[in-house]
Amino acid sequence: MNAAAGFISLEGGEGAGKSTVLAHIRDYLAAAGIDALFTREPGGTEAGEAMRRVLLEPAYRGLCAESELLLMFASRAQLVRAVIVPALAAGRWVVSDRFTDASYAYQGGGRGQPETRIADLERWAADGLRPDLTLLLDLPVAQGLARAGARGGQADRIEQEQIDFFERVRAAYRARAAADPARFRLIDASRPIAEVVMQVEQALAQFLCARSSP
Ligand code: Z5A
Repeated sequence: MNAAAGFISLEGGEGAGKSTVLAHIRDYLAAAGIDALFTREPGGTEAGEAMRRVLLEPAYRGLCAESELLLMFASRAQLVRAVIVPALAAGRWVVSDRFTDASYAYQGGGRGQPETRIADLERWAADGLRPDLTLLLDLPVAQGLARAGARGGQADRIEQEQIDFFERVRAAYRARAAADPARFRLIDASRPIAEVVMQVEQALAQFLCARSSP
């Protein structure tokens, strides 16, 4: 595969199936001869993983929206400079489990942080870096919450939010996808996993094809 290295992000609300789909993306890219670097947000660096623990710790339920937004971008600033940009510069593909669209959806849509503030942070903290392809796993909130609930385990600080929060997150994600159809592929994640994987593979095939054409 001689396609120029690309940056792919995977997004979605609660119980959308990102973890399940990521394993298939890994296999698909490997079969295409692409040795991609996989990372995640918040986290992906030693310092970023420490910030993730703070962000998701249920005991910090009093964390204000501004602190939450800044911590998301502090983690991102580190990841961009220490991991993503060096990898892309070395010609390596990068796949990130969430990126800045999650801040527009959760901190913007969910918490009501102004879009202009997030855009400013995106410019300087994330160095304006955007994925080339964003796969958005979309499904009704109630269905996603039911899946996440059935998975069990303790809900983290953000997972403990109410349904209207997740409805705003979903609406913000969908609005971003509608505003940038060249970058986003909307995946119907309400379908059985085999169908979801098929949609993802089709999107990857189109992307790789476009990337390798002269
Ligand atoms: N966050 C933020 O607020 N702002 C930001 O800028 C960033 C992140 C970057 C952690 O993210 C939190 O950070 C997240 C957003 C916030 N908060 N919340 N809520 P995360 O991505 O690490 O955590 P997560 O969203 O909770 O993802 P997850 O735990 O990895 O869930 P998932 O990957 O979407 O789901 P899953 O584990 O693959 O699937 C859930 C269950 O459903 C599981 O039992 C599967 O077997 C099942 N499943 C999956 N697909 C299907 C289908 N198609 N049919 C039936 N069952 C299915």
